[in-house]
Amino acid sequence: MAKRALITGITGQDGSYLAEYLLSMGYEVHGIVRRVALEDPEGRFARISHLLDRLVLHPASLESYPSIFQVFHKEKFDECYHLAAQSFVAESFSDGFSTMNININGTHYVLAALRELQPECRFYFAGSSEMFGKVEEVPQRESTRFHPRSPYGISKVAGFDLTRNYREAYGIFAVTGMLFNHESPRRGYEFVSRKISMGVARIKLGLADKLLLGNMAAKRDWGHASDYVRAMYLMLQKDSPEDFVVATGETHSITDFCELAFGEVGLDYRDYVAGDEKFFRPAEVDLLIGDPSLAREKLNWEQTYTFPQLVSEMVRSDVAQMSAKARILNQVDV
Ligand code: NDP
Ligand code: GDR
Repeated sequence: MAKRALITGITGQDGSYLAEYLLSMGYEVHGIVRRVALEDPEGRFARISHLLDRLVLHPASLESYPSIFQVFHKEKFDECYHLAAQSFVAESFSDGFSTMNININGTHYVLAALRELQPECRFYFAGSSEMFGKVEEVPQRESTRFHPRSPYGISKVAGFDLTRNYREAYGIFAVTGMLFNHESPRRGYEFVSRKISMGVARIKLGLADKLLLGNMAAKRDWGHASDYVRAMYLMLQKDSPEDFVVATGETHSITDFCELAFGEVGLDYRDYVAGDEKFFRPAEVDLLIGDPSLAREKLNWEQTYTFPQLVSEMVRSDVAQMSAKARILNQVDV
């Protein structure tokens, strides 16, 4: 019998790559999608549109315990990957309350329903390098103390604690992946990597003449999302539950990202990038660099993308996407 997995956050970047990966491994893949006021399937399901006929989608929201309970009541799962969250750090400063509500209570709802109805289902929680925040050790590893710097980071520490507590108190196979930044052509447009790759494409095609950014000195450990979802899967295949850092072990500044991204289309970022105060955060995470030794040793996990390959793929994809749009607009004009 095929294994059955439930993915919360299946419409997001990671959810889409994980769904693809699990389908390729022969899984029956289910996902949770929330009801929105105005349906726009083409926009909302853009990342999973090529998979829709192979997925089972359930309406549910992290804001409603009964809706989550219903999903676990209706179907039995072998594995649950809890990826859904308000995932944009900057937004968590604007509205910390809804970030906390979705990320902490939402995680608690999923764990509580799982414990009540399917305690044998394995559970993955999408933890984050933002839990390390104002880092207390370089590089950051599984034993590094947390020092979150945003409501988002705090919510992820709470999710980590909830997950560990359900493991220790109720014997559930529940683990947290402490994943460092991972990007792809499917990244949301608000995150800096996609903002830069899309900005480069627009500038190259003559649709914009500058790109406004915030703190360019911040450093991140950036990998590719398709590599990172494999680590999630591997964590749930182990004999016993354990938390892991997943990272590349390299760090680069936002300036480095810009230099490579503009260079990909033969431009110099210094001619186009300008600063804008509004993109600075009240408290910044200055430096992130993870130590993936444990994941390499115990999960046999390796990344396949280098940093330049990641940047290049994102820029080429956005240039192609924007060129196609521009061609359609030109045809309409004619
Ligand atoms: P995205 O922002 O791309 O996706 C978030 C997903 O959560 C979307 O499917 C969204 O659905 C869903 N969601 C948000 N709110 C709700 C809600 N109230 N009810 C149901 N679903 C909801 O995130 P990523 O794919 O990048 O990240 C996946 C997870 O990993 C997140 O938890 C994130 O915090 C964490 N993470 C991500 C990292 C990264 O670098 N990408 C690094 C470390 C951790 P909708 O389409 O309806 O908005
Ligand atoms: P991050 O990602 O906060 O690390 O969280 P983001 O891409 O938003 O920011 C990375 C760094 O870039 C700086 N920055 C800007 N950021 C944005 N978004 N827009 C700008 O214009 C800009 N200019 C500079 C930021 O200040 C920051 O230092 C991501 C999310 O996916 C989280 O969900 C996840 O947990 C962490 O990665 C690991």
